[in-house]
Amino acid sequence: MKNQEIFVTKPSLPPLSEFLPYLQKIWDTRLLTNQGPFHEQLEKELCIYLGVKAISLFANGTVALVAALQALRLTGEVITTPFSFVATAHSISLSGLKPVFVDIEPNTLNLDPSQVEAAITDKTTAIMPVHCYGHPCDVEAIQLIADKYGLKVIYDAAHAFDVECHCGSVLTHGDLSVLSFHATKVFNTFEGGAIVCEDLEIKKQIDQIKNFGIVNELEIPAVGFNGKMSELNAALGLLQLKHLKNWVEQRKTIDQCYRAKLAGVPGIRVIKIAEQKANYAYFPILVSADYPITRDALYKKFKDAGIHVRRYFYPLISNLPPYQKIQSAKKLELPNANSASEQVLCLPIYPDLQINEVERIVALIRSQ
Ligand code: T4K
Repeated sequence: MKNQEIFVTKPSLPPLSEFLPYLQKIWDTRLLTNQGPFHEQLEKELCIYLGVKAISLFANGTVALVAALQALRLTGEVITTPFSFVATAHSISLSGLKPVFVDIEPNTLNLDPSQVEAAITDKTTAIMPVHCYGHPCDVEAIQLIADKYGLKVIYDAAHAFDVECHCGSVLTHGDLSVLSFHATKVFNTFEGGAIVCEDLEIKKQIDQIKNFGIVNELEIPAVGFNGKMSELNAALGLLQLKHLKNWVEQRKTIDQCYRAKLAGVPGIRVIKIAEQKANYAYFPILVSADYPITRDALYKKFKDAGIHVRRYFYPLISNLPPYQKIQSAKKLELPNANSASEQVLCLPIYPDLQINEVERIVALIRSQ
């Protein structure tokens, strides 16, 4: 029998029959968008699920990042990591701000706090770190620097749904945290995103920004845009929440299986899970020079075998045309990020992935 193709992820969906009552309600009420009942219910349920004070839902994570930058009224330069999905730097550029890249820490692949201070200028107003692959940043070290220089901190927490660090939800750190609910994420609403905040006054402003700046029929005091989540997406989220704990457990089993079976393979490094509560969103490995073939040769072998692993994050953001001319984008300044980008492969991980498929993936790695 021919082997099935395997993708880096496959979104989990509850049985369609469970979604029909939600659809029926939308059809009955004709409430399709603009902070409808499912939208309001999902905001409340997510606050409880994630243990956070306030959440504002968005149409996707990228517009949520842009709204977060706008809500904090930032100007000038924002320090960030080049080792991320392009949306991180794009959100800064789209907001008329300048991204300043700082290298990552080689063990966690997150922004290296010890290098942040050297990048601060009189134009710096914020830091935007990323909890890469859902592994928490060194939130305390980052906050110390932010406090010392009076900077805001917006976490790109697109990968960090329901991740906890030493003191509870990682999403409560910094001024704001931004989630993505894209189809490829642990919790998805097909497309979607959110800003998490601890300050109800800021939530009010964020809610206005995502609704054209509207306060009421007569008052539109500030510029805003359309970043709203529809009722259909919110209903999908409510249904997903009912199944999520099981799905994360299934991801955990796959993560543990990979870790056990890849132990001791020369030239393959698995990123440690440091957090108290992980979400097993990604399974990155680093293919070093000690491995018999290059990362890209291994990538091709996977492709030829119908296994679609991904090089998240290659090319590195700082090497892309919109950013490569920025002073801080120089390769020499970012050795760890450039090296990780040349070595990383994200292996398939999703609840439906079968253990025999994990074995097939590991066997291919071990057989080179
Ligand atoms: N910040 C960070 C750190 C992020 O990683 C992201 C998004 C953002 C911000 C922005 O959040 P959003 O605005 O997207 O909410 C994907 C996603 O499009 C993107 O959301 C994600 N990060 C990024 C890491 O990955 P692609 O181009 O790799 O996706 P794609 O279409 O190749 O999908 C990967 C695999 O998933 C496919 O091979 C098959 C499978 N798949 C995908 C989709 C969309 C399905 O089975 N069904 C599907 O519907 O970017």
